[in-house]
Amino acid sequence: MAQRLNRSCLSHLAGAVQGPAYDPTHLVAGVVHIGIGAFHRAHQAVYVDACLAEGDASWGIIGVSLRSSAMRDALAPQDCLYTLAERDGSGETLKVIGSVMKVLVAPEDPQVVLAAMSSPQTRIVTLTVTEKAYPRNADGTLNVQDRTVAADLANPDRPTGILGFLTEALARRRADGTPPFTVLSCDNLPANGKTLRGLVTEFATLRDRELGRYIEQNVAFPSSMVDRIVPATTDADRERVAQALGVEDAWPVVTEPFMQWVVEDNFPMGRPAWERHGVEMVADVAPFEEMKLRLLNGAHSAIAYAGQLLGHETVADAFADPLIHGFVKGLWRESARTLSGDAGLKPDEYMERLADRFANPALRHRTAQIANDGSQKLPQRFINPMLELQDAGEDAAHLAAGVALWIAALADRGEPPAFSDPLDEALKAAIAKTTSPADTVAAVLQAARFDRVDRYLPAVTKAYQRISDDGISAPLALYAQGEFPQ
Ligand code: CS2
Repeated sequence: MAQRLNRSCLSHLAGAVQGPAYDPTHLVAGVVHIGIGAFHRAHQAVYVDACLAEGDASWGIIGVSLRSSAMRDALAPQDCLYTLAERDGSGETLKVIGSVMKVLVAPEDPQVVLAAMSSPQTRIVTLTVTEKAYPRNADGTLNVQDRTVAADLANPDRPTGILGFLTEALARRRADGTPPFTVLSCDNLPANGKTLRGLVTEFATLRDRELGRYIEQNVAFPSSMVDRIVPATTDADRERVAQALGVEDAWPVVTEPFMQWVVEDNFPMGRPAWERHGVEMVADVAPFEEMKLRLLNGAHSAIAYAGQLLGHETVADAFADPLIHGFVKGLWRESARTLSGDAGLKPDEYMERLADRFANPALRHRTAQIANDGSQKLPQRFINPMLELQDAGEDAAHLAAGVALWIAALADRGEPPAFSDPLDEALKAAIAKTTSPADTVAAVLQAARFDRVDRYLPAVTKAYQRISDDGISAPLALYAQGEFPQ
């Protein structure tokens, strides 16, 4: 068997592959990251790696997995080193990243995680846990029915979810006289910092009113917009990277050259000098975040569901289909009209660049991967902009069709389902028991617990009816031509 990537082989990696420009054994852990998956390792950990290379060794990362041990099992034998592979049509660049110091598996020992979070060295806790790990109602308030929330309220010193860990760690720091860490959400949610702040404060208040007040008054929750397309790593990626590196890496990350991070600059306990490495530190993230969620992620979801229905396995294949391409352009026109005009952003240039990124032939970004968790993604990607347009009396036919594509793809998932959703039980029941397309739409939107369903039910029903009557291609062609206004 080939040798495994680890510190001892850093000096003789094959080709021109660069390793960390610092000694990974000399790092101090300043960041605890919850949800250490491919995205974090291709994004925040890379920005931190650049800061460490400049000599500030106090921002090493301790990664936490909230569920599975897979990441720790892959990274621990290789001293937590891993390969970042940036690819596009012109080739691939490899780099070994050293900013992750260790990976903890929360269910194995939550106390070790709490100890890391409570350590005075830890000054920032970052999160990428996906939309579904934020237990919120449609109006953004805490979902107290959520099983994880209930369990963590019942056993505050053995937490399992993000609210339980953050609250207990902040309580321990407070008891120890250690100032609180800054909490930085890096998930694709609108106002992610503010949303998380609301949830943690509500949760903590249910535990102890005083603690809730303390958190509300003392803990910073900056918002951030994160962007980098990171498909799930495949065995073919592993083999290619091993060939190029000359040693085996159990879990490299494969991504595009593009990356962006816009962060609200509110870090009372200090932060790495991210701005020296391309991170935009701003006073208000909202316009950036809205543009990204609506134009990038919204288009992604449309490509994913239309792609699933038309049998396209990857985003690049689906986006090359003129029917889908045309539909996405119409969707962009609608969504772009909802963006605040005074933030100095340039949606046209942004969409042009997105089109290039989606067409990247070297990334196998599976439509099934993006199709997951639609009930958690659609509000910020389709429903909010659709409501804003409707409230202004404007046409939102493509956004309504985006929701209809989701429902059609859900109904057409096959067995085993090509993609999943945390509300699958209710969604499957909604689809199974309905008899007409109109029934299906009403039942699915209700099962998904979306807000203000009555407002857009007619538009989505109309779009879904067309797909039911004529199949997917004919309606998409008409949408692409700008037909079907509401
Ligand atoms: C995608 C995102 O899976 C999804 O829902 O839309 O992961 C997307 O690739 C990233 O947000 C890009 O920054």
